[in-house]
Amino acid sequence: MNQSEIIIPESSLDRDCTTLSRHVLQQLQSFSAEAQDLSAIMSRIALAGKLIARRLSHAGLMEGVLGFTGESNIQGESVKKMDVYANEVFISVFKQSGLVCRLASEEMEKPYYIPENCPIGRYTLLYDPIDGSSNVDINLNVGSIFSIRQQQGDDLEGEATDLFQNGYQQIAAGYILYGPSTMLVYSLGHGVHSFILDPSLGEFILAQENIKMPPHGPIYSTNEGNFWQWEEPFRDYTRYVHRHEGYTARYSGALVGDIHRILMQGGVFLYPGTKKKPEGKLRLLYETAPLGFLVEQAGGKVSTGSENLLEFIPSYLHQRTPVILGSIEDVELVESFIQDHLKREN
Ligand code: P6P
Repeated sequence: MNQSEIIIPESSLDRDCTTLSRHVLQQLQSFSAEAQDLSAIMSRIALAGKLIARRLSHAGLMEGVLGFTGESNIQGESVKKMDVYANEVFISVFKQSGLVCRLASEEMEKPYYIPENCPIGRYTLLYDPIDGSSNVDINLNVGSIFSIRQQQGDDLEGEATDLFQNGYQQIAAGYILYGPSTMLVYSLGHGVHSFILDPSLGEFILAQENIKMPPHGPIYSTNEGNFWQWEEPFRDYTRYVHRHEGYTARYSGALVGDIHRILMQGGVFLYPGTKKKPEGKLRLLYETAPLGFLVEQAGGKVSTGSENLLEFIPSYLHQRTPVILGSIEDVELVESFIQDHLKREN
């Protein structure tokens, strides 16, 4: 067959051209300035993902990637070198963008302002630059989590208190999973869609649209090492899945990978509060609210155990909440143990 006869199926060419920025415009069905801004923001997030993926792929071969910095962050956690790098990447990709005025990160106590953007940039990026960074040194999957909110008001006091709103105020949310392939999963509130980084193109290419979770799945994902610290309902739930056929435990210690598995295969992820830390470990604004937004968009449910997590309003930037997240039937099974316990108490 000569060159002129080589037919590239339109579908495969069209698919290779369905980049993230194009998909955003398709999702919004608009070429307005706001749609273009969101498309540009997602492109910058994709660039951050590419830079972080590149660094991770050389982790064992270059200085300054593995190991700890010797510092602790606002969370009181030991900071990994990769945490610092990834945090800086998100700041750098948004400089001179005119798009994002403020960044709120797990790694920074206060919101970071990009002054040249603030006169016109009305968006705020909330992010966990590298979630599960303890996995970096053992070459297991890690992720970045992001959430985009519209600035409300003038933030004259420079504390970004307008961010303390419920999860439904998120304009976009998603994560980047650094695994065997680098995957970006996002939602603008019109379904959940995944993209895979094609290193030969340097582009995230559409992989799956409108991902839907099954109403039930066999997986329960939690750190059972905390069993002795949990309130009774969570112990009762754990005893239930131990005693009933059809359940399997999967837990990597890296939130993005654990949630991606639940999103794709169904089941439930839970990080309850403990007697010592009733609010739990995971942070609302840049971990569980963006992930909960995705899961609900995919037909699942997200709860703090006592209310819809997406309706929870934080009092401060790094607020934590307990989280139960996943397939509706599985989240409601966990909630049923909480409700039974409350009935017995009253
Ligand atoms: P534990 C990683 O440190 C992280 O923030 C999440 O990625 C993960 O789900 C959780 O903490 C693991 O916490 O207490 O089970 O080690």
